[in-house]
Amino acid sequence: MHDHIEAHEPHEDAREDGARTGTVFRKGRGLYDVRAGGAMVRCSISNKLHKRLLYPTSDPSSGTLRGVQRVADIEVVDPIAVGDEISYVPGDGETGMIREVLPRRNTLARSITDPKRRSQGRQLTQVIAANVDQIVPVFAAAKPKPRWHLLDRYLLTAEAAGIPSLICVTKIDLGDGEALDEDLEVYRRIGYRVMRTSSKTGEGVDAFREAIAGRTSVFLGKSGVGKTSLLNALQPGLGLLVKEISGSTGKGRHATSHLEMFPLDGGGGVVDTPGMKVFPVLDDGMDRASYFPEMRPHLGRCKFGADCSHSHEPGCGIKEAVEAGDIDERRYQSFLKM
Ligand SMILES: Nc1nc2c(ncn2[C@@H]2O[C@H](COP(=O)(O)OP(=O)(O)OP(=O)(O)O)[C@@H](O)[C@H]2O)c(=O)[nH]1
Ligand SMILES: [Mg+2]
Ligand SMILES: [Zn+2]
Repeated sequence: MHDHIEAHEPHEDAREDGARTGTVFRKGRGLYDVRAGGAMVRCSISNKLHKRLLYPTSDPSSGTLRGVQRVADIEVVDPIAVGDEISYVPGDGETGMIREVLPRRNTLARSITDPKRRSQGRQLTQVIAANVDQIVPVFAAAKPKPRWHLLDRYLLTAEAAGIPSLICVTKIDLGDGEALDEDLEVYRRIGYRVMRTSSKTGEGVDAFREAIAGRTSVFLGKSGVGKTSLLNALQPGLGLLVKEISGSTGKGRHATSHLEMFPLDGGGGVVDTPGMKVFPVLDDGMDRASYFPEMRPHLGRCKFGADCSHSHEPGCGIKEAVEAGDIDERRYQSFLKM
């Protein structure tokens, strides 16, 4: 994905006017909490940057990227994301003015329906986080029980962004270990790393902590799977509110309501997300099967070549691999659904 935000040699002029660089950890209402040199600085956006942050509409009929909208007009799609490296000019106390967004290494994005053009089903791209080292799809062994198609969608989203995934199964104190292991084996065979944890008993938490140390990770998972609890277990000082199921309404209280990154002791951070729907942003020119690592070796074996949709065509290399047991049948069904 391309970065729409201009950035030019920040380090050069940074020295001239005392600008510093930092990482966006939290945002809301035009304010950004930026971590710089161990401190948290509350930043606003400079007027100059505000004017320059133009969001190109993804409308192909506009031809060029001239069809732009001012950022101020857009509520959902915010061009500064958690994880962004920015440069800012320090103000009084722990405040600053963001002047520039530095080039991104990658972006974890999802496709959403434009709230203003819902009836037309217009799609927008929303960046969930930038400069991500790994995506952690989080699943509960039980309560709620795992939904593998959802996992496949997270993995696809990560593949499309070129970001590695680390699958984490939580609440293993509740689960049916053996049946679960069989399902997980499918993912291990593909090459995904799978870890099992319980925030209640602490099982697997040390190993998991090691796996995320020093990196920027994004937790993705349905509401109630235990993402925030896991974060608390990883770093007990955090004491984040976890969801409580209210007896009278059956609805969750204290569920995570926004996206925020938490710094890990010893480096790195975890972006905790509220359970949210994640639809991948895919490149139309790419064969969707190439986002499934286990399907890649079989691409190019189809009789109809690049025209093969791998669904009904005769002589399809992917279907043959499914029949031969080289590709898991359920993963293939997930592929067809996507
Ligand atoms: N038995 C057991 N319960 C857990 C575990 N982890 C979390 N829970 C419970 O599961 C519920 C939901 O946990 P949360 O951490 O709030 O879940 P979440 O994924 O952050 O949910 P959202 O913020 O809504 O996306 C809480 O009641 C936790 O106490 C675990 O390892 N074992
Ligand atoms: Mg939460
Ligand atoms: Zn095919």
